[in-house]
Amino acid sequence: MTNILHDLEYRGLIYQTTHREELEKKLAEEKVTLYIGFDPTADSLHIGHLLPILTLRRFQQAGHHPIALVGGGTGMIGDPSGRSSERSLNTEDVVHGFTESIRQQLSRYLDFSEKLDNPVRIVNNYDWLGSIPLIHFLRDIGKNFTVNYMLAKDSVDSRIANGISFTEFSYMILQAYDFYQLNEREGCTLQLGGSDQWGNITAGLDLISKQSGNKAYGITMPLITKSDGTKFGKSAGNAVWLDPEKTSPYQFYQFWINTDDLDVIKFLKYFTFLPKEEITRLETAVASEPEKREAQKVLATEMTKLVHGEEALASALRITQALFSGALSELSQSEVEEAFQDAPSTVIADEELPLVDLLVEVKAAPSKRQARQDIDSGAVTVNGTKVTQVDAKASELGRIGGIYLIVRRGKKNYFLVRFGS
Ligand code: 545
Repeated sequence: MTNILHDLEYRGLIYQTTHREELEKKLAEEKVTLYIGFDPTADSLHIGHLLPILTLRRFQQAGHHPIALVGGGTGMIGDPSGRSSERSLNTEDVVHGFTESIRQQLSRYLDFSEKLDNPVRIVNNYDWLGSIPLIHFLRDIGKNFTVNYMLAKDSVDSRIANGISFTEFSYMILQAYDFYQLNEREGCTLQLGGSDQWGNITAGLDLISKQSGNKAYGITMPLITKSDGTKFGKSAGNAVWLDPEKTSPYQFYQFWINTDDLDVIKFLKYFTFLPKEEITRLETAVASEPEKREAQKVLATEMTKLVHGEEALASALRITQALFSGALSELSQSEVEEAFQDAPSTVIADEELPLVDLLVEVKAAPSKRQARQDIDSGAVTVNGTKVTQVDAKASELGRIGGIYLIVRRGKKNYFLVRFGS
């Protein structure tokens, strides 16, 4: 059996643990039931959430019993951890909707197949939190926590100056109670989370030990940081989502391909299941031939395959290749839409429109005079082919999928033209 703790350590996935030695022994000697929670605070997961999800998978591959908890209950309250201000509450309907989407996304990355000895199980904490009577909560659960203890937690302490509602203040007790419930019901003895979850996880350990005297453990993972100090998981200011409707597979591929040399090995360790030898080989490649960007290509390929599948990867590669070589006319209609999702686009009805007017219309040139000059100097390409005829008409330029023209002015300025009404 692989030593999961050593593998996680090699990958840089361990930030803090409780009882390090005991935990290592336990994980080596028995199959452990463990969990990570996800609150339905949005309708989609983004790449930051992939790290805990893939970590569950690593535990599953090592023979342990992972549980993914969806916070249908806690999502109604709002975790103050790692946040500098109070959350606004979502309506019950919204939380239910998010709970379903998150549950579905999780199932894409985790193997729930009953055929396995250790399928990942999924639970919703609304099932037990949703019906706790208030008197029972305050009397039997609340009595285990002093306000002093709660005030000392980072998640609360950091919010005292600006204020925190009783609602968010109470959150840690709910998460602690979840751990206790899973410990009682499922024999769950380990909770994982990002480093922001340390306070909530240790609150659970304290509750378990007070209520039942059982021993349980916690592991936190590091926050993902980048060498240039900017926030991980953003591309041009937008979050990189796992939902292909929100971040296309091509954009997703591009995000990973653009990883800095200084970060790429770290991310290969965090996010891929490649063996150590392969990662070491890529590390040497980054050092000796950085211009080849081999590690970035492997990372982008592995991630796009994992999240969007082989077909979407093939399409992302085709788009990348076409943009690189200029062979844009080889793209399909849907690939054009994906590739130029962020480019300015204009609908044009007149097929006989002169190119000069078209360039002004799509705002590729400020005036007809400038447009003529740009064409004349060879700065304009349409569907990847340079156009130098100043009197060319739109209808003569050929279209992709019957409706698209891709106009480029200069090296990188793309404009999408769709013919239609
Ligand atoms: C709730 C009940 C439990 C145990 C845990 C929770 C959730 C936990 C929390 N976690 C974060 C989260 O983000 C939203 C995800 C879906 C849109 O707030 N209190 O729910 C993140 N978590 C994964 C990592 C995290 C954390 O899901 O732990 O650190 C991010 O990497 O912020 O009984």
